[in-house]
Amino acid sequence: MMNLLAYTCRIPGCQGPRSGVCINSLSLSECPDVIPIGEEDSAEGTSVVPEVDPVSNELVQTGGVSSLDAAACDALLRARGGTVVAIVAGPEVGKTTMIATMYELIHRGRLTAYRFAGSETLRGYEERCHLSRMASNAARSDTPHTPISAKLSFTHLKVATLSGIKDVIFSDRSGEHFDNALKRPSDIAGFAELKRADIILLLVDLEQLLKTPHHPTSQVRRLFMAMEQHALLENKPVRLVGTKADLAKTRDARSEAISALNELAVDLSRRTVGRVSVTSSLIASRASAGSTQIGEGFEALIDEILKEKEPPNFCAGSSWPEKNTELDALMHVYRSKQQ
Ligand SMILES: Nc1nc2c(ncn2[C@@H]2O[C@H](COP(=O)(O)OP(=O)(O)OP(=O)(O)O)[C@@H](O)[C@H]2O)c(=O)[nH]1
Ligand SMILES: [Mg+2]
Repeated sequence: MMNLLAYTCRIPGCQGPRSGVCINSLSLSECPDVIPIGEEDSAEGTSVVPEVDPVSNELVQTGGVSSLDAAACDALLRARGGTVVAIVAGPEVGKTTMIATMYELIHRGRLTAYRFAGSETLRGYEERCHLSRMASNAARSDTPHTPISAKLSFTHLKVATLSGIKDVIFSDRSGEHFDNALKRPSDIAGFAELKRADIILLLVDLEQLLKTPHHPTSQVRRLFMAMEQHALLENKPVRLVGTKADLAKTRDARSEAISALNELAVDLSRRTVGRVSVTSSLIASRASAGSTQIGEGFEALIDEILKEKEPPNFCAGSSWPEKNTELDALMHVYRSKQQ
């Protein structure tokens, strides 16, 4: 049997011998990228990430950088695109834990339609979130607070989906930055991830929402309106995500949480006269009491993140050809629905 401790993988981001998950979906003894530790430098790399901009050296390290800063994230996006997910919430709401849990669930193959296919930020994730890993045997898992001094950072995940490989990049910053932006809403215009985002996740702590609804509701509304007033929501779906659903223990608490979230989502969308679509869902990064199941709501969330965008404002013209083709006949049905 292979002594896996003596091996590593030369594909950036894959830690096959350590994690047991092979990017190539092979057994580790078969995978040609598994090599003895110490031979990494001489091995001819089959990098899953193209070299990026050697002139500016913007993405100098690949596979295993702690996390991407804004410049490295930009370089990655220019090299191969990807979906940028901006996460917005005050302190302690569960931003970092959510990213860690998404990472962990995909890495361990716990979501039905998604498989791990690599990452540029694996080491960073492990450093920041090892305490919250399912694999850790800690009696209580916890996530370190993201200090105000920490800069905006990005976590990258390459996901194999039923329709091909997709790159997803989650932003994370200290919740205190958002608290400060509430004191001076114009600051939010400088939040780089919001400008670049394809989807915005606006998080709300369900435990707080049930106990003292006024404070979290007002925070979410003010953050949403600050983004709206600085034109950061144009053409972006917003998902209102209720975190810590495991703490809404009883059936009543659960349905109260769902309807409070729905109401808030409708209220936010109405404030933009329906221009911004706001949907809502719950997630739990911890198991509910009496269960070992982790990750409620995460598959639905990644479905939403990776959903193909509808083409903007498609509108059938009013002119009509003299002779109908089959396509015209189909369009006729569509046009009559529009009228
Ligand atoms: N029970 C439960 N606790 C959670 C969940 N998600 C996060 N937590 C806990 O909530 C606390 C805050 O989580 P973080 O992920 O650090 O929150 P954050 O939004 O990143 O906070 P800042 O870094 O301070 O901005 C930690 O103690 C987590 O363990 C969850 O789904 N269920
Ligand atoms: Mg954090």
